[in-house]
Amino acid sequence: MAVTNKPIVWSVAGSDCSGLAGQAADIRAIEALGAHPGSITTAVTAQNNETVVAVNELTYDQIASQFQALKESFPARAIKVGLLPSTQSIKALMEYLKEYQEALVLDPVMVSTSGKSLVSEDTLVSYRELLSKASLITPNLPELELLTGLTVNDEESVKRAANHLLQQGVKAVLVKGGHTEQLSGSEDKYLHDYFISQQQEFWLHSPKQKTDNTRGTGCVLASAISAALAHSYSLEDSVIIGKMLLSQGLRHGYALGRQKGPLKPLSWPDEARDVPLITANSLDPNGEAFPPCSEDKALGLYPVVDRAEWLQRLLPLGVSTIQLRVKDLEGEALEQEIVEAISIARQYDARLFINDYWQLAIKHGAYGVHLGQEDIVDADIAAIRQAGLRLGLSTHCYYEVARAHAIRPSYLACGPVYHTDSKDMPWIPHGIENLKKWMRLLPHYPWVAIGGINLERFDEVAQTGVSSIAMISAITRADDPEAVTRQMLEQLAP
Ligand code: TZP
Ligand code: MG
Repeated sequence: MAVTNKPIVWSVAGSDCSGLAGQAADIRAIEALGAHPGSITTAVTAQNNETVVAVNELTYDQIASQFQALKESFPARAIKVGLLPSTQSIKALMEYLKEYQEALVLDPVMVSTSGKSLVSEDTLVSYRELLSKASLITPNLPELELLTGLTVNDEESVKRAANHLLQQGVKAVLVKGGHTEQLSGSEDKYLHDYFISQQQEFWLHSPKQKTDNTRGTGCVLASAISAALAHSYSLEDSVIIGKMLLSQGLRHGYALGRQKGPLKPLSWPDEARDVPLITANSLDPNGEAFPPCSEDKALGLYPVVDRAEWLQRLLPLGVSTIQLRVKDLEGEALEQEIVEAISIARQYDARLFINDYWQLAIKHGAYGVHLGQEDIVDADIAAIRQAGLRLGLSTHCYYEVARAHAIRPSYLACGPVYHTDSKDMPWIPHGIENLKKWMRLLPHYPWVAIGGINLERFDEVAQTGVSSIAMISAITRADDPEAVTRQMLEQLAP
């Protein structure tokens, strides 16, 4: 028998006889992301679009027996928890969690669409005990209010309440802003969600879609995040992937006769329009795009060098894009290096990007600036845009791509493609297939491949059709840098 590594995700939630939400929606989302759904039912709900006819709670034994049946043969890599209708259901889950170490996503299904609380005070109290076990909780605004006892009606109060949950031991909170006017003004083009963990906080913005077929959105989001976690994506990446699947699902939702229907997640999301934009506040992202890098001429071979003298060696050979990446100078010496590089680049009409030092790049009129993700917060992106410089941004994962995409830079860099010794990096190399994946996801950007690329691997990278191929050591540490450069230029020539 063939062995597979398909991850298993359990949905611990209520069934929904209408097939719109609850475990029906969970199963659709988990399968769309290539994971297998186990389903541990906590309640058999009888409901339709108009009303919840009954929430038939299962007993402790009925729920515990389902955990028992799955735990040895079909262990979960991630658990998504939806409706926990009683203290009994919470007790059964808590019991299992004593021996569970993997991801746990809580979707606190507590308030009906009409705003009515679905759970008793007792249940709420024991639910709070679950918080310290959770990797993530995904409340909407009424649920956030119910869980914290705080009023939530604007950016600051969302942050305060989410922080309050964090203090109670949950590792991260994703506050869903969909379907409310509290967070997204009627003029806004985007819906806004807020993410906070011990490490970071950010806002996610997804274009509003006109559709009535939204049943099951919360279930799909939390299940999709769980499935991405089960595939070993980081929490931040899993949130982005979850939002992407939600966006795809809303586009493919369907009505049932005259009845509102569910969203329909289909498959691993891979379209630019589904990528949420990430910024630091809850306003619609509205920055203008950075100018393109001359459309008639691809960036091509892109050496990354640490001294201006390299420009004098490489530009005469026909290199038309180059980066000055100085890590060991400061003050006058640094500024002098930048001034000299800009002056040589001008002589050859080459596109010179200055790494990190955006103020000096603006001051001396460089062609562009290149920034890593860690530099985005400190740099004044608006000032770089205002000065008319191009901007290139490094990206390594879904979260960083979504963050860079909100800035609308002139190019995106993807690295490391292969292992590199030139920079300490926590990232597993992307490989060629992932490079192609990023290029397909956001095809309107020129992509720059970087990391471990040398003469031997050059053709394989060029075959992907990537706009530009960047490198440090293959040129700067070559025995004959000019010869290597010439050969690479030749291999790229049309
Ligand atoms: N960013 C991603 S990989 C990398 C940088 C700066 C280093 C590339 O150096 P090399 O020597 O071409 O692997
Ligand atoms: Mg940097």
